[in-house]
Amino acid sequence: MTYDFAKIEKKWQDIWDKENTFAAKNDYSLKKYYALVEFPYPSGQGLHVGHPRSYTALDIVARKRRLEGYNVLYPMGWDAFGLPTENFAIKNHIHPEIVTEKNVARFKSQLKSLGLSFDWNREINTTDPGYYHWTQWIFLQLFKKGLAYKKEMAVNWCTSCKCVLANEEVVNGVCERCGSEVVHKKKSQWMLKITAYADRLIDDLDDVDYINPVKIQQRNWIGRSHGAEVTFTTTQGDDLVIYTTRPDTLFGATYMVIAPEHPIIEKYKDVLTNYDEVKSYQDAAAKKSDFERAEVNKDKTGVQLQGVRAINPVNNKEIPIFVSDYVLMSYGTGAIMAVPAHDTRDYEFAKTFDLPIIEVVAGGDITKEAFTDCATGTMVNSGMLDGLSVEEAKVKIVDWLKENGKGEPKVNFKLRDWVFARQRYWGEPIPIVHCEHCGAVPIPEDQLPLKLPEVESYEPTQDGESPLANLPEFVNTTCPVCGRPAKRETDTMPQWAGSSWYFLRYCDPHNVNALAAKEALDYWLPVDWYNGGMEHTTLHLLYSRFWHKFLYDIGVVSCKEPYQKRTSHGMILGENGEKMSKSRGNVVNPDDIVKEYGADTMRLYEMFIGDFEKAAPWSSASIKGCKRFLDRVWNLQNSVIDQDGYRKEVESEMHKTIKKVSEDIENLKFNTALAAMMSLLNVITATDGITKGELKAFLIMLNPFAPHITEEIYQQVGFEGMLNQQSWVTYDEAKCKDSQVEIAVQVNGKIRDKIVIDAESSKEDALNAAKSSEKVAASMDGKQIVKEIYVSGKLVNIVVK
Ligand code: ANZ
Ligand code: ZN
Repeated sequence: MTYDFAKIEKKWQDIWDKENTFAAKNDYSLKKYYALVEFPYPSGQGLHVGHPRSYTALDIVARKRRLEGYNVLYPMGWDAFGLPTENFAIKNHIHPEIVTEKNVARFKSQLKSLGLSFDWNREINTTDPGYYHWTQWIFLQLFKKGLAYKKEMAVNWCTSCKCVLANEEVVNGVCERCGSEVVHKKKSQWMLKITAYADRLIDDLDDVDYINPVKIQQRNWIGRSHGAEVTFTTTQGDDLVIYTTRPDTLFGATYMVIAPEHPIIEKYKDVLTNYDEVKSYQDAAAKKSDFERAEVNKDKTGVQLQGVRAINPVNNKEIPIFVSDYVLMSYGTGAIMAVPAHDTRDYEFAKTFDLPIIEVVAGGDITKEAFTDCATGTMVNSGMLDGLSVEEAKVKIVDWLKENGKGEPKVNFKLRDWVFARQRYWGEPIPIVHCEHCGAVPIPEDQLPLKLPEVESYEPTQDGESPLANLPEFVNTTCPVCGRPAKRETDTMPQWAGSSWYFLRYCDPHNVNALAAKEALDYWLPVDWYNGGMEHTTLHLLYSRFWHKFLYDIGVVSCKEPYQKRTSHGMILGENGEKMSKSRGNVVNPDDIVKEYGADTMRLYEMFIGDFEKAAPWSSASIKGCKRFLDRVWNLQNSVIDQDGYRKEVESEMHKTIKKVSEDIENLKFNTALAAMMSLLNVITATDGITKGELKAFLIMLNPFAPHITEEIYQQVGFEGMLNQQSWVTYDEAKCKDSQVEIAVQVNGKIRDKIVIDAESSKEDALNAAKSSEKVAASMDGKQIVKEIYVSGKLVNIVVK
């Protein structure tokens, strides 16, 4: 019988489809497991070989859990709003809805061809009005709680997409999507107050099981910093408040720096004798991104304010004030005290401008570089703080500042509120009406969903308004409060909206009365295991945690965190270790692999390719190896011994492999789980045939990885029922030990031979076996034995004289 994978795989996919094999049950008395992968953006390129790495991994987990008796939810859907589709639609004059439909159909058939056990009854699409109804509903709840607000602000403006970008979408000063220049532009924007959740987003990380890099990145991104605000005064008698994390270094402040946008500059327009110079520095700074300005290694520039100085509250010393772009207006108070002896950027600035550097923490060599270590230094040149450690000095100086009304402790965050609007067509309309009398008014919930109107052209207007602004029949409406003529909001929501709550919809995807029934949410949540890309750590993952916490606060969900466990897969690279990309011509199409080798080989290969969390280059040779393994598995059918249980010669190998595979799957070590099954196969094929008991256990273990071939063999051999309905295999810890072990035999500490004995051998048996070795006997040479040592399972040492 040949292994006709194309036929076998199609056969089982049809059966699974027809029998709804992987449907999650709505029986809330069962023990549940919710496995989740990030739903894809259905791009025009179709599935990438990177997608199945994540999907197969959690498919393995989902299939294992079903075999373990869980009611498993493993769903899939489409994150389908967004720019690429919209840009394609504009270019080719096809409605984005049609583009989306086509892309989704392609993705879906590709995913089905991989035999992934998704519950397709729960498929969702963020562009479906029945779905975005609830995205809009959540927005309205945020609005009602004051967490969605409009603000005039400088926004990142992509000169090519003609679109406002979130800070996260600006990479090294250019647009993340198209690579064009990003400039600052003033615009009134919808914002979401994610900062109100900053503390909880950090603190609750302690309660979830995320891989460490994810926790670290989120903590850094939120950037909670503990410090103090200190009030300096100017020689004009005004307060100038700075934020510092090192109030202990106050005696080392030799100058002050304010951000170019600091309001005191305008206030001192007439005081400053070099106002024009300051002004032109300000204009130059406005052209740079915060990212460029904050760069540690860049050359320090600045201008000293002439005509005014600052007074340090701890010692009343007068110090110069500079304006420099390395201080950002958007952080802290937009002003700092500069302590060049202990801060790297201040140090460089002081060197550039030839400013004094006063050491206040002893322990480094400040003639060479700033001494920034807080743990080991001792305070010097600091009056009342001299002799203290940094930690002690911080406490003492903050107390002093509080008592003297010169400062107080302060916690700051790097996290900014979320710009929640795009001036584009292909997104969820924001369900707000602007009325001259009533202001921004939410549309009544019974008018949701507010559907995207049909438009002729999807291009944003040249002044950057959304294409919806060109549709009077959409824009002009009446105010839901006073009934007077009013105008609809024309901005749409950003791409990240629909994905911020999609895992909730899977719990009850067809509900028309609520985003999901409470009991469905209570049963399925939290997601037990969520796998996705590292690149989403500070965007989607953080946004969805924020929305979930908000929904918790208003009673929609009952758990504080959406995801109990979060893991992340490494990227799959081209053959030479470069990123796969069209321009490099090294993109591997999953369809080709499935066609040539079959889905089971493709799945196996993607799991075998390397450590799951690390990037891995594609290797065609290694695919062939996986295919050969499956060919050998297929041939096991030819030598089945009609007998249950495991034979003595393979028993311990069976138990060891079951243990290893069971544990490795939980620890994301899919590659070593497969390696263990490969060596088990070697052990089995070295014997005469395979018993039914061994074959069944082997098939169950391999089933989550290679579901089609295992199901087919199971049927061919004549086992009862379907393989996926069986129970996961168990092992006996005691039998995981090798029955025989090789031990070294030493005579007077020198190895003379290696012998194989029963692992359970007693000391006496081991010694007898050792002494019956000819080499050992020869080296003992009839001498008298003075000592005999047996280290169980490892060695025998005989001391002779
Ligand atoms: C004096 C000082 C002495 C500082 C020293 C550091 C070391 P994080 O941890 O990021 O919160 N800073 C404050 N506001 C700033 C702004 N708007 N733009 C640029 N830098 C700013 O860092 C806080 C530290 O960054 C503050 O503590 C301040 O410099 C600087 F040995 O104050 B420090
Ligand atoms: Zn009104």
